[in-house]
Amino acid sequence: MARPIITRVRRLLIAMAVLLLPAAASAEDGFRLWLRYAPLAEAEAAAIRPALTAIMLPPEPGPVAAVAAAELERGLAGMVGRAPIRTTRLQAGTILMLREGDPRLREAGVDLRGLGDEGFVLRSASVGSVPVTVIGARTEQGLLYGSFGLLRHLGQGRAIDVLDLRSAPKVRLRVLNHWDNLDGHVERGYAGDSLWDWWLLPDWRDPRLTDYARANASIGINGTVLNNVNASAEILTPRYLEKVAAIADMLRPYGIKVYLSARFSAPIEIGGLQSADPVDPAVGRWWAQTANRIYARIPDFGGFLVKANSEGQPGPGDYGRSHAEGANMLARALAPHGGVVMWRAFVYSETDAADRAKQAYAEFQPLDGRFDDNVIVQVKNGAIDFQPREPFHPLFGAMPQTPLMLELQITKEYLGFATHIAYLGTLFEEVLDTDTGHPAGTVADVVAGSGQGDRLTGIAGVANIGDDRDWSGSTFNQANWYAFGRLAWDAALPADEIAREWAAQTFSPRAEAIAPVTDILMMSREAVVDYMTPLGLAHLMATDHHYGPGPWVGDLARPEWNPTYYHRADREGIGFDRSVTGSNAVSQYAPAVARRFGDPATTPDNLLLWFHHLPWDHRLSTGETLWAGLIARYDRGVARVAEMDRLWSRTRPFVDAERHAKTATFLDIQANEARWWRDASVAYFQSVSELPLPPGAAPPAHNLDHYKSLTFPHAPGRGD
Ligand code: GCV
Repeated sequence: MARPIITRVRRLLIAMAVLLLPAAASAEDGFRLWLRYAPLAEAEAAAIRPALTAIMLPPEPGPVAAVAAAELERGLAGMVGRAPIRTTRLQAGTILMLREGDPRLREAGVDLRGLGDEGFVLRSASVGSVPVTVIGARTEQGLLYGSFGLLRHLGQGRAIDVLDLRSAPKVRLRVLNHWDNLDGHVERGYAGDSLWDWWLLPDWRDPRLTDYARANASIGINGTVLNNVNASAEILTPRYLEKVAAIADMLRPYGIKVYLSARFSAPIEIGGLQSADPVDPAVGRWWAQTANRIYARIPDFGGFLVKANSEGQPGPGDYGRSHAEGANMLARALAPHGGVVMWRAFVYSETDAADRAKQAYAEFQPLDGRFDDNVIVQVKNGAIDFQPREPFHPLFGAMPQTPLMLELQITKEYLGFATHIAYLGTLFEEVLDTDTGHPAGTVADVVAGSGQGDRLTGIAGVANIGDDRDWSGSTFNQANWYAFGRLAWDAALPADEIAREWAAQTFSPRAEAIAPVTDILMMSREAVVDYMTPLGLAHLMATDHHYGPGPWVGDLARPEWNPTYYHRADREGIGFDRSVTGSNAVSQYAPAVARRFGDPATTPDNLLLWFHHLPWDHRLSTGETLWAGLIARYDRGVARVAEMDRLWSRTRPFVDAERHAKTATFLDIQANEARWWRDASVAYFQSVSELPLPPGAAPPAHNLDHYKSLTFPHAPGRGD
């Protein structure tokens, strides 16, 4: 009897599904990040294969050396088609891992001096006349970084026979800040929910956390703050500390320490005390006991990150105490265990009428030298809030007696969320390379603590990571995570070199693929600046969610919540006067910088309206009027997105269909939203300036009321 048709169809479908399974399992959905280890072209693979046939671990290897070897096996199996065997007898083609004290280091000509605890050497050498590739480091952690360094080198299609590379980080704490809430929501997150499944932890240890650790270790990140700076005290309860400990266990073999954001009022909320006053001995005792409890379970716990007296968070100011008193009290609790306090300088008061850009400096600079040794003050790159472009924060270089940690935002709260391509390598580089005008030098020098002995140093990045398959909400956002790690490791790396490295490993090491991807990356952030906030404008995003333009918003309760506060446009002109005739925020910079920013003639066009309120007919350095220049930049931003789209279409032969199509769609979204930003901004500023559009400029697609009427109550990443 013939089977019922329904059964036959079902069987056929099952058979098809089975056939398709391997393809689906290896789909290019972005999960593998820059660690794809895709096969190299056969000619290249054949050239390097003989040099990579075996791995020899250091004597008595620990867990970190073991994961380093496992990563080399995995990477080489992918790239050259054959995993090296583990050997205890030297043979030609061995990758030889050598730790400090090994006599073979001298024979191989490897000098570990100056590498610190995390640096490494990669060197083609001869040991006992056997040709080998040495990974040399003082510690196993260095060997792990060296292994990733070797894989990165190979992933760019580079030769191995003349390898001679030294690398060591200048900054000690290279840390991600997750703004993840205990309910799984990620504040300012655009890549899904939190990676930490607080509900199922500590029982369920998601293997994905090992991939998270691998990715971070591959770019040198050695710490992660698990929870939002707008913190819940509950994270410090025994129940949650068990969960934190489970995560710490998974990250430890990769050299990644966990840190927690601590809520200053925790002694009241979970400790049963009446006060959180930092000078109250009972409060100090409570924190010391809490630290003891944490370290009993997590011996290498990193420490606390604290947002205090900022945007409604509790802090020492609630008791009339200073930030130093608050930070030092926590520092004393952590000091016996070697923990640190990262105390944020992102403060502006609800009651302070001063220019918001001045408030952090006013509050923190007088505290220079008053923090304990295990406190580092974490300062955002600019004085307002992670805008597409800001001048560097005036605190850099102005607190020589205090370690300062740079805080960057990797997630794109103000740069188009997940969909817009905005490579932040160029933004980070711009900040790091800026000369503060103080004796300390550039922001990078300040952050590296140059000339300050072995004081605490650090860089933090607000993570753009969630539980989306591709981790960061888009393939190109992965480049920002990558660039953050690489620059935290070595601030001197050029952003375009990092872009090329990332493109080679993420897509293909072929020059025809690397070139257009690098071009896209390198032009992208400036495009966003142009279509959102050109010429030094800032904070023109819509309220709360910061999605899309809202330059007309001027009716919110606090002045500094309103875009109109920042642009101050009227019929006469536009911009925030921070020169001596205005808020005098320029006076917070070193004299030479204050002079440069204090005069419109010497202020670069790209920061002009940050520092000056100028008439619409003011001449830019290009000779155009401010009005014409403003419109031209909006148009240039839109045109650059079209150019990015053209460049992306050239990569089709080198990029798998899945990631190519998703990126192409996101570029369409970006093109539409760039146009929206341009049109809404032009419509608004024209309504204020009452000037005709310059010849050739297209009128906005809609009238101003249309743009004002748009609302987005369900935009992602909400901040509550
Ligand atoms: C975590 C901005 C963001 C907030 C963030 C805050 C901060 O104000 O919009 O979501 O809060 O910065 O850095 O603390």
